[in-house]
Amino acid sequence: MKFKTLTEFIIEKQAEYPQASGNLTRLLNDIGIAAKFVNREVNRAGLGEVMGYVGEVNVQGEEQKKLDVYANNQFISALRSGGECCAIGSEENEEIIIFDNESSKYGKYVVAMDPLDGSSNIESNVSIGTLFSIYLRRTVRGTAKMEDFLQPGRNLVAAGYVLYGSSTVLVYSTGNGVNGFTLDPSVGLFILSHPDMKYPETGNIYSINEASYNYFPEGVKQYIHYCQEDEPATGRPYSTRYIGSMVADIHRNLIRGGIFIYPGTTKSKTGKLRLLYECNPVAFLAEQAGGKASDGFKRILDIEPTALHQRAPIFVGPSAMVEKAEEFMQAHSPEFKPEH
Ligand code: AHM
Ligand code: MG
Repeated sequence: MKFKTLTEFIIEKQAEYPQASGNLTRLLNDIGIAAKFVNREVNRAGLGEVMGYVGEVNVQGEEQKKLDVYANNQFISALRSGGECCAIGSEENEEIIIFDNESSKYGKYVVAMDPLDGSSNIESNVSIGTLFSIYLRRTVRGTAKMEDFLQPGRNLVAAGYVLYGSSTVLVYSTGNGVNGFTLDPSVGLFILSHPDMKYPETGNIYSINEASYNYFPEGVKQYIHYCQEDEPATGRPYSTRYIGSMVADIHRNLIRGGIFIYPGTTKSKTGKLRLLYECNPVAFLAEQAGGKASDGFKRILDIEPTALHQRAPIFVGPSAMVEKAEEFMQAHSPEFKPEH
């Protein structure tokens, strides 16, 4: 049987750009390799030595689990030795990690990432993921600086996620469509399994943590009522599906057709999810898959970041669904319009 591996695919894509130097190809390949190591540990997570907390608290005040730390270290070391990336901004580290080793300090790219997203699901064998955003650095000389990371998502060179689920899937885009690769664990290769992924025109799934209903903006409350209305012609009532691991919720909604919402609330106006390494990669993939990603008022990829760990509300999915949710936000919750 003829199959295409992730490495073959990214090399083939590079050949379409004669001016490409191969740096991005190597960087994506390094991410794929690190993902395999993380996948191995995720698959052994029930076996004890990688379970439990390490007793540290990360910048968001959450307890770090051992797998979070393992994944963080794995991606940092793969990218540090790779030479294409000069710095990483990670959910697990308050400050950016600047590579000043000879091989990497001249790297053209910076990577913002959440090495293990959905970590509250680790203990219960529920899917978790990795998210990554790749930017060309802005500074031309010396070691990387924070300004290299503070770029709007529309500047992304590439972005993607790895889903450690019933199978392990790596989905990425370099701005020319979205492709997904499933890991064949028997040979340790990511194989092209989801070529040119596109959102269905619309969908009938909505994914939101409804337990926070009382804190939601009126626009979100009204949109939820809209999703629940009985109107068979438009496929309503929709179904609720919410895993609590964004990567898994996004992946399912991309395949099946559904909107994922993590809104601002009366408790936290900017919601929970981080712009640079959670919202932006997902928004980039969504647009590349023919969908939309918005904060309810504005395109996620146009938000100008001011801090590495800043948060943003997100509504992401097929364009028609996101536009409908935006209508409700704009009509009922103008006070939630972010100031940026
Ligand atoms: P994490 O980065 O600490 O794992 O948090 C991010 C996760 C997302 O994967 C998920 O969509 C969201 O948090 C779930 O949050 P909640 O439990 O508030 O619904
Ligand atoms: Mg996380």
